[in-house]
Amino acid sequence: ISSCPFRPVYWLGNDTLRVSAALFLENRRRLCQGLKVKDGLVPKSVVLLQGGEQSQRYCTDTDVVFRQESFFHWAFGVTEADCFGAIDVDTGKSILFVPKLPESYATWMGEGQNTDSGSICREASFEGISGYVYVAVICINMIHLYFRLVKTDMELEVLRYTNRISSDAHKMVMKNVTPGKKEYEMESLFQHYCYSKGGMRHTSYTCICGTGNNSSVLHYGHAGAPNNKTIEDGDMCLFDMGGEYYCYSSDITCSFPANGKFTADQKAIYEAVLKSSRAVMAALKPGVKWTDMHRLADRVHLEELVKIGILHGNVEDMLKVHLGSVFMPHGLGHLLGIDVHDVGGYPEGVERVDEPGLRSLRMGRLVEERMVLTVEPGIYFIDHLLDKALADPAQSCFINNEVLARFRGFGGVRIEDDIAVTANGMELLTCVPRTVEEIEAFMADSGKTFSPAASAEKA
Ligand SMILES: [Mn+2]
Repeated sequence: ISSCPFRPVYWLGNDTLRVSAALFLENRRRLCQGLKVKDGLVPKSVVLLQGGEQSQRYCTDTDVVFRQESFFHWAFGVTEADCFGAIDVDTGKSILFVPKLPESYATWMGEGQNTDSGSICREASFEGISGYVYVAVICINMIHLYFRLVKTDMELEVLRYTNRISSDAHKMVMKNVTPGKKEYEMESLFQHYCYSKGGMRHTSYTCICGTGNNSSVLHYGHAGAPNNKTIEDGDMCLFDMGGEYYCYSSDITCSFPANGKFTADQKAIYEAVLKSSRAVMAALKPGVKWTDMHRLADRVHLEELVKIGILHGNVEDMLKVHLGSVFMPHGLGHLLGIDVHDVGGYPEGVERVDEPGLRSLRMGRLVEERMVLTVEPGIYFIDHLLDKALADPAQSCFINNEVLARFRGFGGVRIEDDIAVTANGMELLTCVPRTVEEIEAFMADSGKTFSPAASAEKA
């Protein structure tokens, strides 16, 4: 593969992105370079990786739509199931083994735990593999903890593409939302746009199409709540959807009123979240702590909730009792790449901060150039969290319950963008209407297109 003269590309025709196989050659080259300087590497080492296996629906012979295993994809970019790949560390030469494999080949579960999901990834195995196990373990760790964390130029190009198509799909959905339609119609429209225009067979995760009070259910859309409510006049919509191209993800949330016009309360909450989002983006650069970015978003939310009248008192004192996590119980954002919650957020020695909100953060390390992250602050009115806060004198003393009562059933607002960290700041990859004025103008005029010029660049 490494010496192939034909410059193969992955391409689905029409206007879809051409991704050169050189992207994966570069990834394997980086891996070999990293392994060569590693202490204890035995000469003539070979890295052997096992690709994803085709599975069936329960006991039937119906195939589940295949999606490649992420480490294997990172190294080989192969879309077919049941492959093995080998890389000679000294020469960088790669060999791909395609099915059918002899039955004597067996697999076993090895090290290389996903620091985000806690799940174990698989290492390849065959008779006589014992001498190769050491290199396999350090190899998985290196891909895991470093190489998938920082993106190459070629990877960034694919992530820009997934964001462009998914942003356009969100805009198409916004144009089509009207009270009376079902939430799942919006999910279906998004998927249709991503696949038909962008060649994206998969979404990066289950679509979340929450309207009304459902917009405060953080992972709405699962099998128990499958986006099946009728959208009503006056609802806020919170649509969290991202398409995936050639295994590279996107993760975007748009929040807007179903009828296209914000009420005063909806505008106030929306603009509070937009303010924290843009404050984080203005502060983001290599070297900052992701936990500090989360705290910054909490602080802006609390300041704005005081202005709205839901809270009263000193914001510093509110931070001490973690009042921010009552309104934003999830983390500010996470790494993004081949997986939507990409690997490498907690290397050895970096511990989760055990505080409300912060303990949900999927990344604890310092921000580095070429990381791709989501910035996704939100304010939600979740009854059981509000009731718990009201029952706690340390928190209830800051809450104006009369004003808060008006927001019960409001749901929530989340604004989620994908960004790439640059040498001295960040690049915004997502391009959708974001200010109240942009959203209202965009939804009011069915013929109007949204120009990215005003919002894509960091101020
Ligand atoms: Mn996300």
